[in-house]
Amino acid sequence: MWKFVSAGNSGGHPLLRSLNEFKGRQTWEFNPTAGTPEQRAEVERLRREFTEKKDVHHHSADELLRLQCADRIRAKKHAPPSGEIPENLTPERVEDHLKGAISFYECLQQDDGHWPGDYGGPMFLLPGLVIALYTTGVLDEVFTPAHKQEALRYLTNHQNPDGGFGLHIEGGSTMFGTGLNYVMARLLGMGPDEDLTRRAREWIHSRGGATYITSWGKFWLAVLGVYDWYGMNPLTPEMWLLPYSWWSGIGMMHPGRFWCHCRMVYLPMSYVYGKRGTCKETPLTAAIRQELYPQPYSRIDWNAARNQCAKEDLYYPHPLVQDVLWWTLYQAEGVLAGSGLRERALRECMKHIHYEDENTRYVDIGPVNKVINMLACWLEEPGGEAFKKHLPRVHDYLWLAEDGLKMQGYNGSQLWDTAFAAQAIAETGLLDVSAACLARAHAYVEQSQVIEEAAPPLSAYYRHISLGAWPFSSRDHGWPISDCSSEGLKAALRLASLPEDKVGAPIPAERLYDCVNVILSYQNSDGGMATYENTRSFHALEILNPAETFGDIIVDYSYVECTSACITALAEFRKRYPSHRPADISSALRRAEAFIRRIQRPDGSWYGSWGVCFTYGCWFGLTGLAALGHCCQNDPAVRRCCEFLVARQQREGDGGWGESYLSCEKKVYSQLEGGSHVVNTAWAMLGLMAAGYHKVDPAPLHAGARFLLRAQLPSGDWPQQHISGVFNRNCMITYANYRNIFPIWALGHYRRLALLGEQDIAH
Ligand code: LAN
Repeated sequence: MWKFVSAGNSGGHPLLRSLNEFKGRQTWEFNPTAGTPEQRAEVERLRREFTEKKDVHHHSADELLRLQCADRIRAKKHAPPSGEIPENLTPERVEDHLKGAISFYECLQQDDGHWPGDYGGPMFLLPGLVIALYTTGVLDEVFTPAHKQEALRYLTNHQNPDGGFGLHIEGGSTMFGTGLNYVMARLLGMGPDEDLTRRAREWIHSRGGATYITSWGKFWLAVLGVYDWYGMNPLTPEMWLLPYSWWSGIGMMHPGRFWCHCRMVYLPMSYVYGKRGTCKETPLTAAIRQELYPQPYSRIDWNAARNQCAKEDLYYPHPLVQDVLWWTLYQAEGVLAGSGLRERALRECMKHIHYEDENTRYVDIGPVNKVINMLACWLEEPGGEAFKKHLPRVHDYLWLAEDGLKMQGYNGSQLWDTAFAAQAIAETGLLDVSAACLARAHAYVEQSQVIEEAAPPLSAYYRHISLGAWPFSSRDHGWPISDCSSEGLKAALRLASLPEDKVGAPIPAERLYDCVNVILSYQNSDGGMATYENTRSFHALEILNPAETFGDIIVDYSYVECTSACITALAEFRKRYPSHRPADISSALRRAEAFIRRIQRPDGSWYGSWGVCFTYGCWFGLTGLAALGHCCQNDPAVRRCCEFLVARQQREGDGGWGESYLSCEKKVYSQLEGGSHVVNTAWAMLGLMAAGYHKVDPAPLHAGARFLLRAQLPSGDWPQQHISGVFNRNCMITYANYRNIFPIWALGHYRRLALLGEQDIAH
């Protein structure tokens, strides 16, 4: 049976290194002898149930994780009240539901204080890993037969009825998803004429064949040797040798100015491209090569293939300048390939790759660069230590659920979830049922703060400062993020306001000062905050985005979420430490507020870039302004946003809010079909309450709260509904903990503000 392992887990691997004894590390291990017959039968039942509903409900619900906590869940002290939800809610009734919710959620918390959870969703990640493992000859070492079986289960569960695969679990079929997952099925041992592969191949052929895959797909196919490198637009590694400084003009295009996720993906990609790192041909790759295209492989026009892309994949079509640029670089390859300059460029790339690996303890910033860095290390030195150090960290990215084995979008969302959960649970004020849980969360927040910089010199590696920041996942990952730092700081401040004997000692002030320093450093000239770094280039550079499926990947822009999180954190901090950098903080707050106001849309809403979608953006927009004293009674901008939200509530229906992921792609509010969503409802309620709307008209909040209570399961959990996270406009990502965190937060806030009439701590 599979077992989830966390906290202090090095797997006994001698090359694995950690800064804090692997706090937050989450991996799944397979042990054929573990588990009772009843437990195994239960696992099979959960898998069957998922598969039966797979075409209606694409999202798994972390049932296997819950199963592992079954003993604790059975022993928990509180359950929510059963029976009809009354028309008029009382504080006592909501309190009973909250106690049930917290008692349940506490059962999922790990000893190190974090909440684990599925961070899957994208469908293009696992195939890249499998191709890299196959190419480097370690597929069978890293993937046991049990891994392969579960990866194939995942594929079977997420194949669309038309035979194709989406970019993410809820999306329609794309060539990127279908081409890569087809290849993965074959590498994992599926024959070409099984139901899954036959239908997927038909889908591929019906769209003209795999030459129509996106550029990232072309890259992976070329690595495997089933697509010609001549069919790729160049990933010229020499771009790393460009001058960085802006006055050179060309310096504005230096990759060091790109959004770190983009730069860190194209870095190893250009190394592998420059080396034309390709898998040694095997009978299997020779067969796949013939299967992917309707025409014979030898007759493919590779020059034409460079710019082919299936219409299903095209979110950001190439503008003409790109065609000209890639054509020029394509010609230049004749001179550059094999030149001394290429050698230098490749050495430069490797220098940055090793730096990234070492400074993230081989976790790396994300799932894509993790795998390509690993491949690059192998290409540089096949038996080398760097490659060996990469292997155990592969497991940090794998997650198992009832739908199978998947690769996650990060090594988890541990700090992010824990910081939110701590704030949510603290907000309920129910310390008698939550003290131990908050104390553990406090320890995780304390343990995950970045307390030293990445290796010097930061500027030579284009790194922003990190000292005092919080990462999104774990200390070992360690990349600093503006809003994760802010949520970490807010959690720390909130916990510090509770009795030390109950929730543990506060984080020392000096460490909070360091965090404030990082937050202040994130402010851009437009007043807003971006994600990991400052905005280093112009929006116009987006014209160079070669990734057809993703929008806005070249530049790290200011976002409402990041800016608002920084505002609320600084505002809270200022209340507790009024004499620390008061002038810097006031001026930062003023400029950040102006930014948020400027990007509010004419209809009053904010577009959310990292969650689905307008309800998420509005929650941030409203809490940001509320922290500075603006509410719907005194501010027309706040009022407009409240009206936007209230107009989208399903008042005639179930009383909640439900937003479809299509909002993200289309940038227009799209109602979810089939009922409201607990997470959207909670965000909308939190936004409205921050704005003081319950004092103007509490009815929408009563209706929203009743929806949340009705949706709660007898265990105290909430059901997993549609996917809640997004990146780059078009790709969705799972936040498995949101279904617990946000209903608790919204109901806790609702009980205090709307039912007990307490004042919001923000005012
Ligand atoms: C994340 C996850 C966290 C997220 C928040 C902190 C929630 C957000 O407020 C800021 C942006 C950030 C840090 C974020 C950015 C994009 C990420 C890293 C991801 C959604 C997780 C996976 C995604 C990454 C880009 C996936 C790999 C794909 C590429 C296109 C490189």
